[in-house]
Amino acid sequence: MSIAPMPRYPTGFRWGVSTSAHQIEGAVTADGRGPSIWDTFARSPGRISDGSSGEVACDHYHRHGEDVALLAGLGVSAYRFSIAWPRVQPTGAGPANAAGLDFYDRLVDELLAAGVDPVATLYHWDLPQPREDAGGWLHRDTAARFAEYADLTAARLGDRVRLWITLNEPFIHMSLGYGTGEHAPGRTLLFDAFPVAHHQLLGHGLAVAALRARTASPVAIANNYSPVRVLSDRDADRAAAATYEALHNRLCTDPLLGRGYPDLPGLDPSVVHPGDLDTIAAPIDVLGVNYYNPTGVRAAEEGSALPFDLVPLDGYPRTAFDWPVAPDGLHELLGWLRDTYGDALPPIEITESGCAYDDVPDADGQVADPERIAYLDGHLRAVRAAIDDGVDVRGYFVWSLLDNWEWAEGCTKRFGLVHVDYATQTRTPKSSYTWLRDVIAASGDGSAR
Ligand code: GBH
Repeated sequence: MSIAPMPRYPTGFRWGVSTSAHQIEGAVTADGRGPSIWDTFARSPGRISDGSSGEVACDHYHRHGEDVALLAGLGVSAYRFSIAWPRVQPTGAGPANAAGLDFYDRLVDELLAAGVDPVATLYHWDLPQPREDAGGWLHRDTAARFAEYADLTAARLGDRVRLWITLNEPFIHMSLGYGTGEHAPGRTLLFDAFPVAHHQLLGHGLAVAALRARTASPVAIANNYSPVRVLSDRDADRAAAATYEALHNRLCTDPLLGRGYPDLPGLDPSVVHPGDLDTIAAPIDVLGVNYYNPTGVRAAEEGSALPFDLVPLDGYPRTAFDWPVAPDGLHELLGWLRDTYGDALPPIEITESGCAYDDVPDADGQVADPERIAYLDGHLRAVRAAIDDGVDVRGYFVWSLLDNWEWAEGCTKRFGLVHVDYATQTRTPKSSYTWLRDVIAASGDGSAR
């Protein structure tokens, strides 16, 4: 396919790929790991579309050497992975399980030896099951437990992890895990799930303090954002879009950047104790932005459980997940963040951006994924356009290095630059891997600034 040469990126622009522990590691009982809410959820019939679980996933726990070699071959400057809380603290409390931390210790050393910066996320949705049994994120105490886990982890890895990310997508974890029940732990509290957002953010703030005491590396959080498109000028539609924007884009950002919570239905102020907002607003060094697609919103139908309806956006190609491919949405989003938060906005790194397609090896074992190349091309250009507008974007991490266990969609959605045959665990770099390798190699000579 013919694609124009990529634009240049600023000196030091961080090229990376992302994964998360439960989506790739497998080995769920190895070396004293305890159960997480996703082990429990996947065992409950009907929760995962293909009936699979994360029990083996990409077997990364045993194949990390091969995966680090794939990272080195790609030429990325950074790798974002997550640490499984149930490996470090099998019950979600108490002393560290040294054998669990050993795994990440080795991984970090292998990354550094390969010239790849380790970027560690402390929590990518895999809560230790005993913590859930004690109330999970609905319970305020989970915030303090999370900070203890952060402290134990940073005590071991704080000297080598180059960027810490406390939480992945606290809004998505709240809404799908505790609001609609599509994700673990499968609660259906709708707006009554608000304490889950607050306690995660409180845990984030306490963890920032714990990390600062153990490491000089920068600290971030990764949020999911979706620019909101309202499809008419009707007041009711505009009001619905404003509510959706406050919920999806501002609930877990306004308080981080010192503005307190947006005005939303169902937020119970008694959950927020004196001093919490100061804890949550502890300065962060980087805002991680996970972007997949924009969202169309209109006023809710009569009798709807939510104060808005989501509507498909016309005019875009779609991924295998049926999500619209909209690089213009990333450009729009980065401008929205700058316009909305102004000087309070820290430097941004795109901590996830990617797409699922039904990639299959051909007769020669090659995997051609021209749609993913077009997707990445478009989204990288959108980042460059936002940088030209003056938005401080420091890096771009592709979701994901490998095809992996896509939560409620099991093994059916392939997001990888590298194809994984789950029956044999054979890894095959797709054509997008080669394309990105060449883009990275040709970029970043500093001529952009
Ligand atoms: C991320 O979440 C996760 O961090 C990661 O673990 C996961 O594998 C990856 O994305 C891919 O799913 O257009 O109305 O259908 C992303 C959260 C929520 C983003 C649903 C896209 C689509 C809504 N996603 N959203 S819609």
